[in-house]
Formats: sequence, C-alpha cells, structure tokens
Amino acid sequence: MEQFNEIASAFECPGTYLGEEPYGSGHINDTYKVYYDVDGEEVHYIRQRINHKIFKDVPGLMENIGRVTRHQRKKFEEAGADQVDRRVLTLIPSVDGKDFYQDAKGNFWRTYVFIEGAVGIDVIEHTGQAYKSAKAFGGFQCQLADMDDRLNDTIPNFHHTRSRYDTLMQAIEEDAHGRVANVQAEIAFAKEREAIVDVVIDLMAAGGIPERVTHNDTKLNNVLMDCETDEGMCVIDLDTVMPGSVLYDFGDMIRTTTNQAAEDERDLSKVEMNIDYFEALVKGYLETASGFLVPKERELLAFSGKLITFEIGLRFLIDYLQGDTYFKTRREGQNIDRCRKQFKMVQSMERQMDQMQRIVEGFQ
Ligand code: ADP
Ligand code: GN1
Ligand code: MG
Repeated sequence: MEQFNEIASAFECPGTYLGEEPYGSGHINDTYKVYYDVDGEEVHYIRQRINHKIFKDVPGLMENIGRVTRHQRKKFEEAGADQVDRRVLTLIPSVDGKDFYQDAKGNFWRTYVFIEGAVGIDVIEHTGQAYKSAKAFGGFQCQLADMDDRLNDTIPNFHHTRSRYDTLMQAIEEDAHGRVANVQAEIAFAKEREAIVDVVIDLMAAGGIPERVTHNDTKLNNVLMDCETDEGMCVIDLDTVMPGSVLYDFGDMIRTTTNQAAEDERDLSKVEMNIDYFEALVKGYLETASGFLVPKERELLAFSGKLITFEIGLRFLIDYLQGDTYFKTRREGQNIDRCRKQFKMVQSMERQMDQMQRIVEGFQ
C-alpha cells in the first residue's frame, strides 16, 4: 500500500487518493482502477504498471501514445464528434511533467482518465457487438492514416509470423522444460502450415500492400463499448500501436470476436468460427475502412483471420515450451489450452474459408 501511495502522489490527479483494485483481464500489464475523492465526489482513474520486460523502451512507447491520442483528439474535434473525452484516452501527467512515472524500483506507471459507462467485453454476446467493435477499429485506423513521422516500434517484429515460427522451432530444439513430448500433435499442426507464415510479410516487403499505422492488438476487449448503446466508444490498449499491416488488425478481430468460447476453452467442441459474427465484422470494418484499403488488402481479409489465429497459437505454444514466462497464467497448462483453442479456430476457418471469402467479395 505504501508503494501505491508513492505512485498516487506522483500524478497530477486532483482530490484525495482513496485506494485501488486490480482491474480487467489483460495478459501483459498490471491494471488498477484507482479511486479519488474530489469535494465529496468519487472520481476514477486507470493506473497501469507497464511491463518493461516486454516493452523495452517505455519512453518511446509513451511518446507513441501521446502522439496517437493527440492526433485522434484533433480528428474527433475536426469532425465535430460528441463526447470526445469518452472516445479517446486521456493521459494524466506526472508531477514532473511527463506522461509516465518511474518508481524507485525501476517500474513504469501511467494514469488515464477512467471512461465511465463503457466496458471491454471478453466474450461476444450478439452480432451488434461484432459490427460496432469492427467499426471502431476501422475508424481508428482511418484516423491515423495521415500521421506523419513513423512511430517507434515498441516490440520489433511483433507480427513477423516467420520469426514467430522460427522461435517455435528453436524452442522445440531446446525443450528447456521437457514439455515437447506432451505437444507432438500441436507441433505437427504448426509444421503442416508453415507455408502461410510469409504471405503478409513478403507482400509488405515487396510493396504489394502498404505499411500503415495499426493497432496490432485488436482483441474485442480492447474497445470500450457504451453500456447503453453498445457503440464502440474508445479504442484502448495502445502499447502496440506502430507501423504494421491492417490485415493483422482485422485478423485479430476475427480471432477474438467470432466465437463465444474463452481464449483458453478446453472443450474444443465449443470452438467454431461463427460465420454470422464474421459477416457482422466485415460489414462494420468496411464501413469505416473501405475508403483506404487497397484491393490486395481486401482480398486477404478472410485469410488474415486464419493467419493471426495461427500466429497467436504459435506464441502460446512457444510460451508453454519456454516455461510460461510471457503471458500471465492463472493455472498449470493454461498456455497450451490457449494454443489448442487457437488451432481449433484455425481449422474451423480453413473449413469455412470459401464462404468467408464470398462474404468479403459480397461487400465490394
Ligand atoms: P492490457 O494491455 O493488460 O490488456 P489494457 O490497457 O487493455 O491492458 O487495460 C486492461 C483493462 O482495463 C481493459 O480491458 C479495460 O477493461 C480497462 N481499461 C483500460 N483503460 C481504461 C479506461 N481509460 N477507462 C476505463 N477502463 C479502462
Ligand atoms: C496480449 O495485452 P493484451 O492482453 O491485450 C498480447 C497480444 C495477444 C493477446 C492474446 C503485447 O494482449 O499480442 O494477442 O495477449 N500483447 C502483447 O490474448 O504481447
Ligand atoms: Mg487489453
């Protein structure tokens, strides 16, 4: 608690600090909802300890977030949007005038205004949420399309699927925790699909699709949806906003939004890609993104779901083999369960790929 007091006094939050509680279900940072009293009224903030083992250049990351949120705010204001303060994250400065604070132990902290009346949902409940979240993520990409000066790469090669595949091969070779024998089927599944890992990165390198400013972590729960209207109010979790391909963004919407099972679901009979949710995603996304997508990007929208679901499956498998050091886990075997769920989704998309493709073409 003493630690939290020190952090609280490092930020320019008005009022009296009351306390905090752990919040949300992210796998990387430590997130808290923080309570203050301002003249008898309770006011909330989001305070996060940024995982600096994963994000090695926190000042560079925070510089990105400052630039991105200022750009978004300007765009919303120019468009005459209502409730701008609920549509874009607002950073509270530290007492020494920065967007973050580094404590005596070397940990990095930041504080955002808490967006009230909107929540990030882990599991989809109806097609309207797919449509509205995709619209919000497409709108986000659209707003950032004219940013000048390249953003910092907060995690180099983040969506370089080939290097993820190579890391898996290395982890198998090392077998540091003696787990390779348990996952022969998953390893075989990965090897059978090696051919897909280069598709997007090679096309980008050859100039066939553009590098853009992308979010890179478009999980359903990274858009806060209005509790009354389900509108995708605010795109959050901006740590990985950097140069990339819109395909990885659209793909991760498919991965996290087209199925009602948890990310670590063990009953794989519940895991199928739901085509109605997919259609709602395509509709919402194209409403805000069709103005800037090039034909090759459109052509690969359905494929992108399979590609990133495979990539995230590889990452969970790697973490399992390396002893569960990257993604937070709450129980033994959680990473391999997450991997199996992703691979089942890949299979389900493979079976439905023709239909997915026809749906995308139907919107041309
Ligand atoms: P992680 O990178 O660990 O996923 P996030 O930035 O996504 O961290 O935050 C974790 C959770 O905290 C989100 O899923 C959301 O529920 C909540 N959250 C984050 N920022 C805000 C905010 N400004 N207002 C309200 N809730 C927020
Ligand atoms: C992590 O931070 P969070 O929980 O939104 C991860 C994503 C993965 C996701 C899988 C920086 O996202 O890349 O897709 O878990 N973020 C980072 O659920 O690695
Ligand atoms: Mg998140």
